[in-house]
Amino acid sequence: MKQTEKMLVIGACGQIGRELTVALRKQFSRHCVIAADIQPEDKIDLEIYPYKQLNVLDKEKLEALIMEEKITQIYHLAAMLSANAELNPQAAWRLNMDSLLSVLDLSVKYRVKKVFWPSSIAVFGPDSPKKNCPQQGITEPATIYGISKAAGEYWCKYYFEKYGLDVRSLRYPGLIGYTAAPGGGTTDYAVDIFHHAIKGETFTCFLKEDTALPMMYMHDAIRATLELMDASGDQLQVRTSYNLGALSFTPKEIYEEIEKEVPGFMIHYASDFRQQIAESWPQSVDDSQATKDWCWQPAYDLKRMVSEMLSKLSILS
Ligand code: VAH
Repeated sequence: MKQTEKMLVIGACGQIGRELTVALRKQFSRHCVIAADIQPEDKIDLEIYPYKQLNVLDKEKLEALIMEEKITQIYHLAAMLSANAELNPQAAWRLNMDSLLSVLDLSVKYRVKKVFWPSSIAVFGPDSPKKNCPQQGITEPATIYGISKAAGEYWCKYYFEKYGLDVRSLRYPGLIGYTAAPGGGTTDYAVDIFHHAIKGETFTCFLKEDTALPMMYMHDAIRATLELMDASGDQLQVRTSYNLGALSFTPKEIYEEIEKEVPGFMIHYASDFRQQIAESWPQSVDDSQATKDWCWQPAYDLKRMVSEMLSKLSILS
């Protein structure tokens, strides 16, 4: 009898994890998708159930969960993002790397069919092409977060080649969604700005007004993830991580788009250490390999994203 799919989403309370859990439960069914995160059960909302509290660095507990629930797919989203990682480099390396190695190792041991792990455009560095950075662009990251993602990509490729583990990955740009608060990323100004606009507060931006970065609406990122995971394995030429693109904009450009719908909204610029992180990244990426291998196409432009973010946050506030 065909075993039903049983998915484990690690980091399910995070910016990507929350929306990916909901999307997977729509595609499969609620009881097939177990949400796991370090948050205690009494701190999470009902939408996330069925839920297991899990510290992904507790390999024994992770192993017991994979074994007992007969997990067939793992989406490993737990990580420390770029800005927080610069402030806690050792803890970031441990969380981002040790957790991935545990997931890869246990996925081989328990014959997990597919694994998803998020990389980031942060794998690129100051010497990478700034515009339309290619799939094979130089990956010499200047941040701990970027170093952990670049190293993780090679571990994923190693486990695919040596053990045949079907692990797949996307180099997400900055992601903008309305269900989770900003989580310590350099691109998270582009999430926080909406919360200030909705509340009628002046927004202080920690990047300079002309700092262009690759960005994407969360709905596009979730769809890309599901489409990559649904693709036939033999279509995939990339087993490190696929460049994934949609938008590229500056703080000034997103502010001006928001101000069209929120007249009088004000912004103030006060760059900090995150400016240097942002300047080490490309301004846009070439994702033609993703389009070629699994027909990737974004659906949201800046105008459509701003309009949807403002309407969703207005309803939630
Ligand atoms: C960060 N949101 O800012 C993440 C992202 C491209 C950056 O990976 O750290």
